[in-house]
Formats: sequence, C-alpha cells, structure tokens
Amino acid sequence: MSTPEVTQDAGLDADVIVVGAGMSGLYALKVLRERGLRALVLEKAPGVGGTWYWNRYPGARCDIPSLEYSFGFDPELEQEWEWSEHFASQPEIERYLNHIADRYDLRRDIRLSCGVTAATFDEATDTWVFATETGDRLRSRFVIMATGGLSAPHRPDWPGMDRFQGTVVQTSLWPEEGVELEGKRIGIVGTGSSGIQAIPEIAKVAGHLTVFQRTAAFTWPSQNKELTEAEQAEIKAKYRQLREEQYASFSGTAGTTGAVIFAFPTDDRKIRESTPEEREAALAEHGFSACRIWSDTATDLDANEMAVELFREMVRRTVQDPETAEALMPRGYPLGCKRPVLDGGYFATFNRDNVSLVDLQNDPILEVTETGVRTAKGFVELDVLVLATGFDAMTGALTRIDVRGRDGRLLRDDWASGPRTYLGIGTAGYPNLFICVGPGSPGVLATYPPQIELQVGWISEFVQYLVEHGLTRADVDAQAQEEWGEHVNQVAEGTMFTAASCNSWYNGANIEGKPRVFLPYVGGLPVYMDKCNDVAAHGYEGFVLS
Ligand code: NA7
Repeated sequence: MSTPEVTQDAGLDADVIVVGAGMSGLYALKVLRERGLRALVLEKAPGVGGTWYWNRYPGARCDIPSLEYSFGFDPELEQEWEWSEHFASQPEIERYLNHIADRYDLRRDIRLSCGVTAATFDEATDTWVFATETGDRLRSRFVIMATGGLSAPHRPDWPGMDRFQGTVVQTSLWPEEGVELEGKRIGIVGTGSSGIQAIPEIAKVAGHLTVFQRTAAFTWPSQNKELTEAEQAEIKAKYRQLREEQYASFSGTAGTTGAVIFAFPTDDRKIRESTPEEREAALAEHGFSACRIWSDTATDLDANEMAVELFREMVRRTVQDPETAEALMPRGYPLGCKRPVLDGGYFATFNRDNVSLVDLQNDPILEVTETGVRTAKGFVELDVLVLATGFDAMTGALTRIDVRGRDGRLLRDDWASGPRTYLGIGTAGYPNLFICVGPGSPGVLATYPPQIELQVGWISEFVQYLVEHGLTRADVDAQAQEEWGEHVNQVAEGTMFTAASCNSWYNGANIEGKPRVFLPYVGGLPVYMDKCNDVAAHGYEGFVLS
C-alpha cells in the first residue's frame, strides 16, 4: 500500500481523532497509520476492547463462531491466533483485542480513561475540537466515531433505586475486579442475550436467583464446544476462501451457525402446508430449532405463529413447573424480529431449586427498597441486583456525546425523531465526521470484524483521498441522505424486523421516548459495500467536498 506524503498541520493534535478503542477504533488506527495519517484514539475505558472490555459478566460470550468473529486483514495473525472454543468467551476476545493492540504497536496512539464529552466543529478552520473527561482539549481535521453499536448502557430507574443497600451491577458495566455472587440472594432483570447468558452461570453459584422477566425470549442451545486442533487446522487451511465468503455474504458470515441462523431456513417445506405428524417429527429431530427450519416463517405471520408454537412446545417439554414454563413462552411478537439468542442451558436452569421466575407482565416492579424489589404481588429480598437491561443501541453512544456541527447544531437534537445518515457513515451538517457501524449501515446485522475491515477501510481511504486532494471539508448532501434513508426504510419493509408487534433494540422500542425507527440497513453487506464503492468511484458522490 502506498503511504503518501500527507501535509500535516502542526496546529492539530492529529489528522484524525478516533473515538473508541474497540474493534473499529483499533482497526481504524492501524489502517490510518498505514495510509500515512496521524491518528489518535480516545477511549473512555481503562483498557482496549470496547464492548469486550465492558461486558465481562459471567457467561459473556460471542454468538458468532470465533474463527469468523475475528479479523482477516493479516493472514499471519489468523494462522497464529488459537481460539479455544467454537463461540469465544469474553476473556478470550478481550485477550485477542489486547494482542492486536500490542502486535501492531497501537498503544502509543491510544489514550485510555479519556472519554470524549464533546466534539465541536470549528467552521473557521474545518477542524473538530474535543473535550474529554480528563479535561484535555484536542483538535483534529477528521473524526471517526468508533463508538460501537451496543455500548451505551440502558439503566432503568425504578422508584427507590438509590435506597438499595445491596450491590447493583449492570452486565454492560461489569467491574474488572468481579462481583461477589457466591451464596448470595441475587435478582436479575432482563432476558435478552446478556441476561440469558448470565442466568445459568449465576444460578450455579447463587444462594438463590430470581429472574425478573418482562418479555419471554426466543433462545436456542448454542451447542458451544471446545475447538480441537484438527478443526482449527481444517478451517485455517482454507482461511482465505472463508474470509472471501464472509466479505461476500449478507451477514458477514460464511457458516450457518451462530446468531445468523434465521437467514438460512434449512428446509424448502412450508410449515403452513405441514401435517401435525411432520411437525412432531421436526421437534424430535431438531428440538428448539424445529421452529426455524421452514421456508415460510420469515414473511408470513401466520406461518410464523405456527413455528412459534413449536418453540413453546419445547419450552413445555424442558421446564418442569407448568406455570414457569407458561411464563417463559414467547407470545405477542414474531420469531425472527429480534436478534436470536444462543444459550448454555437457559430453560433447564429454571428446573433448579435455587431459581425462580417473576413474570413482570403479571407482576410488575413497583419499587426497590433498602433490602430488595417490591412487585405488585410480592417482595423479593436481595443482596445483589443485576441489570441485564440492554443498550440504547446504534445511536446512544453518539447522542450521549455533545456533538456539535455546523451552525452550532447538536446531533442529539437533529436525531430526536430518528437518525439521518448517508450510508450510515456521514450525517449532513457534521462535516469530516465519519461513523463506524452506524445507523443506516448493516451495523449490528453483519459480523463486526469483516464488516469493519470493509467499512473502516472505506472511510480511511476516503480520508486519504480528501487529504491528497487538499480538501478540508466533506459534508453530506442533504438530498443524498434523504434518498439513502428512504432506501434503508424500504428494504426493511415487510420483514419480521418491522412487524407492528416487534419491539426491539433494532427499532428503538426498548428505550422509553426513543423514536421507533428501524436502525440498521437490512440489504446485506455486499449490496451495501457495492453502494459505498460506487460512491467512491464517482468522486464520493453524495458528499459535498471543498
Ligand atoms: P436486550 O436484548 O435489549 O435485552 C434487555 C432485556 O432487559 C430485555 O429482556 C428487556 O425486556 C429487559 N428490560 C429492559 N428494560 C427493562 C425494564 N425497565 N424492566 C424490565 N425489563 C427490562 O439487551 P442485551 O444486553 O441482553 O443484548 C443486547 C445485544 O448484545 C444482543 O442482542 C447481542 O447482540 C449482544 P424487553 O424485551 O424490552 O421487554
């Protein structure tokens, strides 16, 4: 790769300031340097890894196979790195990302414990000025917001929360030193991926675990297992091919395991045309996965409901107490509208004597007291309250920072009725600001490492283009942004993601007051990258350059 002579402005702290040292930020730093640009990464956490730094709760692991949830930019790295399990645990992914920081000598340009509180565009100089929690004031020409799609924790605030004398801990802010759980009376709120991963692990050590569930979830046995040397060697022998398949695939994955399972029904048969005997045979053969093999459940709500009934039947057969089983059966929203959850023995955990379920649909939380949680029908004494209550996804990490663009506009205000972006990368009125895995890009719908390589690679090439052409300002054309937004909405229409009954973090419904807008681009990674590459090939059409 060529490393051009870049005119570096001595008044700037860097050509590019990258906010966040997760996967996107680390990769951005590496490629920007290779392009001869001075980059500086500002990270809120005391360590690198982003999501994989913060989410260190018991049971935290990835829902995409390890050999695919990893970078492909360096064949030596992918050959040398050993993954120990099919789905990597948080400690292993955190080690991997630390290894990347060391291997490519990235740390010298990363400031840790340096959260950005404000970023302001200075129109007189076409630069961005940053304020940080540490009181630093820094300036750069360009900014890459590598702030992550699931990084702004959502913390509900029930009456009396501050009175609780025990420990309150969020799965998404789990302390490095750990939390004392052995023998304790523990309550956990939330049954999304985080809660469902944590519940079986916490149950093993808790005195008693009470699960507070608002919405019953769809979750499938992950069938995680150790990776043998032979299995790794087989994949590593054809790693280049696998990577090419990932880059060219809808969701950035080559296989059919992991959280992409719904993209691939395994059967041509329609559940609507099936007999009770065929459905029973499917249950016997596929268990919980019997609901997801049929070809008609992704577009036909009645077919979908028939498939959900198969899922409920598996819950009925797994959970011994009928009342608990009933409460754990998802109802009222279609299969495939939320991100599938993969678990390690979730439903069977409710057969333990030390685990009980509170169904918040019938028995809502009224308040938290000094000693526990009061619901409409009872009181649960607790030593520890775990909040697995999710994230202000895809936009929260951006809108929680005071990002001010042209004419003093504030991003949080501009996006009050929903984010507006061009390609998920730029947003009109905020020149020189580029977003990684942002709303309007595939984001959370495509496996991050390959997506990041493509998208962050594209952004860094754009920055290099601007610098080489002596252009100091790249804003988004409002019309191009409008058209992209319409396209993003149009592609999502008719899918389960946007079904009227679907309340998910994909569409903001999990956050009170957040506008209901479907956030990611559901057209698939290759279509998305074709569009980005076409934009670049036409002189970055849709951006206004000066
Ligand atoms: P999720 O999937 O958003 O799950 C959060 C859970 O917390 C979910 O069950 C919510 O219920 C529940 N929740 C949120 N607020 C409340 C309140 N106020 N009261 C009761 N229950 C509440 O987040 P995760 O961290 O589990 O997973 C996010 C992604 O990370 C995941 O999809 C993977 O991609 C990795 P609700 O369903 O909204 O009724």
